[in-house]
Amino acid sequence: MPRLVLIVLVLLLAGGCNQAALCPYTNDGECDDGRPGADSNACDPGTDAVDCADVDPTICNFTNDGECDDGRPGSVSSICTPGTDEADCAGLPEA
Ligand SMILES: [Ca+2]
Ligand SMILES: [Ca+2]
Repeated sequence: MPRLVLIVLVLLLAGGCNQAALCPYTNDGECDDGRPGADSNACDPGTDAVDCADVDPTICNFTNDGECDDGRPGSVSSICTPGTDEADCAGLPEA
């Protein structure tokens, strides 16, 4: 009997996970969560953030690398959109 209870518990836990929020197309180099500039809308919004960083100007791929990359005065590069690398640009004037 305890074994049956365990099986039922496992099935309940597995079924309770929110599978819909997972994107099966992450890290394939194409943005698939339907945001502006995305290659497809196969996934729920926000679930393919890694691939979508290249097409979404609100995401900076170079945060927390110790160099300010959002183009403000004193920044090392302007590869990111102004205001998207706040962690590294702290202490520098606003763009
Ligand atoms: Ca993708
Ligand atoms: Ca940075």
